[in-house]
Formats: sequence, C-alpha cells, structure tokens
Amino acid sequence: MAYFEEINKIQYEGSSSKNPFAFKYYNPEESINGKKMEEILRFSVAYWHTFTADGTDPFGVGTAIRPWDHLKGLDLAKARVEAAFELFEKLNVPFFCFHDSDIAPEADTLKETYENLDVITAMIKDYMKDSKVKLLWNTANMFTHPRYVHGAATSSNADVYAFAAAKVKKGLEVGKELGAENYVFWGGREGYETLLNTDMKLELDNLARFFHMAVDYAKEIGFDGQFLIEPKPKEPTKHQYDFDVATGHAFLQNYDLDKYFKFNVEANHATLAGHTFEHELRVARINGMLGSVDANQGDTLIGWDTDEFPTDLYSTTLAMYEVLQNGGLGKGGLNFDAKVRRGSFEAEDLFHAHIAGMDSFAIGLKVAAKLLEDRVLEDFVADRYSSYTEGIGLDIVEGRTDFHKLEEYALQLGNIQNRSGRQERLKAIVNQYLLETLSGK
Ligand SMILES: [Mn+2]
Repeated sequence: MAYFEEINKIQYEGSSSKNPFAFKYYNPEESINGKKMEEILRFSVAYWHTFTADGTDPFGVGTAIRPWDHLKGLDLAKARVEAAFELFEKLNVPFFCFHDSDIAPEADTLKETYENLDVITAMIKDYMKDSKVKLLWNTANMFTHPRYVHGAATSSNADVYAFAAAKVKKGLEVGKELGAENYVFWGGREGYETLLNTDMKLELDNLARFFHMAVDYAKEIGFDGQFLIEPKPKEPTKHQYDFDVATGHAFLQNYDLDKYFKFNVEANHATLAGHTFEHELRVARINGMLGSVDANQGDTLIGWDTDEFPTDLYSTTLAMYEVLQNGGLGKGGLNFDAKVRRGSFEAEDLFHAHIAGMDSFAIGLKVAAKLLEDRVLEDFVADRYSSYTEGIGLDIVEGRTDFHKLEEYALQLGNIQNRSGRQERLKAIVNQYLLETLSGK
C-alpha cells in the first residue's frame, strides 16, 4: 500500500520551478568535477526522526499525524518499513540510517527484542533487494531505556555494561546482514553529571575496552563497515566524554583505537560545543578522521540540540568545501539527522524538509566546487603563509632550526611587518560566489 499517495517521485526541475515537490538545485545526474552530484552528496534519511518521532517535546505530547498512527507493536514497525522505502524511492535518496529500537520495538527480554529485530531486519533486507537504497549505518540505542540511567559502556553497573555489549554485538550482526557501510557510536549517556560520584578513569578505560571488543567482534564475523564516533559536548549528560572531534581523537589515540575509528560529525553538535560545523569537519579532515556527516543545523537563539533540516547556505557551502577537500566522504554520507518542526506535523512536511535539505547541500556543493576551482581561498591562504616557503620559514618547516638559531635570527630583525588577514573581503567573495551560483551564472 502507499502511505504518501498524493506525492509522486520528486524530480529535478531547475531553479525556476515553483513546484513544491521538485528539486530546484539537486540534480543527481549533474556532473561536478567529473563526479555525479548523487555520488558526492550520498544523502541519507534518518529513520528515527522521519518514521519514529512524533514531535514530542519536554512540554507536550506528539503532534505528528502519520498514516501509520493507528498501528501498534510489530505491525507498526512493519508499516514504517513500507512507508520508509516508499519515501526513499520518491525522494531518490541512496541511503538510510537507524538505531535498533527505531526499526523494531524493544520487548521485556533481550531475547524477545532480538526476535523483533530479526523479523524487521529480514523485511528490510527483502525491500533492499528491489531497491538501490543502501544502509549508510546502523547503531544501538543505549540511552532511552531507564537501565542506561548511569550510562551504557560507562555505566557504574557491570550488568548494564554487559547488556549494552550484547546490543552492539547484535547491531554488528544486523549491520553485516544488511551490508551497512558504517557502524556508529553516539554515546548518549556516556558522560557524567557530577565528579562526586564518578570514577572517570574507570569509565573511560571501560569505554575503550568496549570499543576494542566491538572491533574484535567485527573482525570475527567479517563486518567490514567503518566504525564511527559521533561527538557531542552535552545533552543528555552535563559532561559527555566525546565532547568534540579533538577530544574524541585524543581518546582514540590514548587507547590505540584511532586506526579503527573515524568521526561522524554533526553540525548541531559542533555548535553545542562552541564550534562551527566547518571547524569540526576541518579538525576531522586534517587528521584523516572525517568519516561521515550528520547534516543538520541548530538554532543560534536556542541553546539545545534542535536537529533542524539544513537550510543555511553559508553553512552548507563551508561544509562542502571541507568535504571536497577531503576527497569526498568515502563510505560516509550526508545523513539528515534532522526532524521537522513540531508545527510541521503533516506527512507531506517530511518531503518538504528533505527537499529543502537536499537542495541546500546541492547549492553548497556547487559553490564550494567553484570556489575550489578558482582557488579563491587557496591562493589567498598560500600567499598568507608564504613566509614559510623560503628563508627562515622554510628552515622551520623542514626542521632545520632550534631555539639558538631562531634567537640568532630574531636578534638581527628590525621592525616586524604583518599583513592584513582580509576576512571581510573573503566573506564578501564567498557571498559573491553564492549569489552567482543561485542566479545560475
Ligand atoms: Mn543533534
């Protein structure tokens, strides 16, 4: 049966189209630097926000009206799979992502939960046979149930730790079964509220042991997806252990895990950490750790994780600038970890939101590609650091100096000259490229 009967397959119609159910900028077949837009952007639908969430917030119950609302239990889970594949096909999105508990209901016992998961996994596998949609990543929900009140892999309770390990073990089996390209860890409750009751060293050591066991089990069963950590600084715990990319990277290096993991960078988590989206992407990129992206945006006026669909073109441009300089996302993709606003409660809003997000990243890609092609920022940056290409600067870069030599050089310096960083001019140039792209020049 069809859940979105009124909506046809979304096509690219170009920027002059007034059809709300059409892409204005996302043209999957369009070639950018010899690669199809579709292959660079690798869009993914987040199952939880799109098919499971109902608009509940801390002050009120759900508002979403969905064609599967009348169903319960496994029937509801099955209807969501049917609706999901209808939406994937109609949006022409190549990937999707899920937490175990989004696709199948958790039961009273772990064994029954596994059984529910097996039923829905088999159904998804069946649908995937007739579809080109692939699983970008899956993950285990280890934050909703009360058992995770003190964490999962950082819980003070070893029984909870074991339970969480069992969930991830099963998750890796499901990932292998469905051909997942990645497996994500977002440490929902992996952090602490107060040091007064916390053994931080033990919690971090246990977390590392947990990751090593996941790596070992993936090898054992032949799961070859990329492991990803998704940093977030706060929410739900006050101090999350994976605060940002730099903190997560130091943790991975400390525990000899950096060769097995990369990062899934989320825009809204970056801003919660006091960084820009592009900062987090840059830190991951220059360390060879950029794996995948949760493409959303926050609200500068609201201090929590709003998970909005990305519509800020400046942000999508600077994000795609990093992605292109990374040589693409490899096995990763741009996953819309984003939810329609509570007031956007009709089913068709799911389409409007994804179209807005996909068009916004398509524009970002085109602007970033043009900026790189013209070497606008590259030439400026190269010139700004040109003092390191000759003389004392080249000696520094090539490791031919020490403090004695640098002091000797400094003592004979006259008045040191600096040059302007010109950031206002550069921002104006980025605006110019954005506007030229939007006007189709
Ligand atoms: Mn978020």
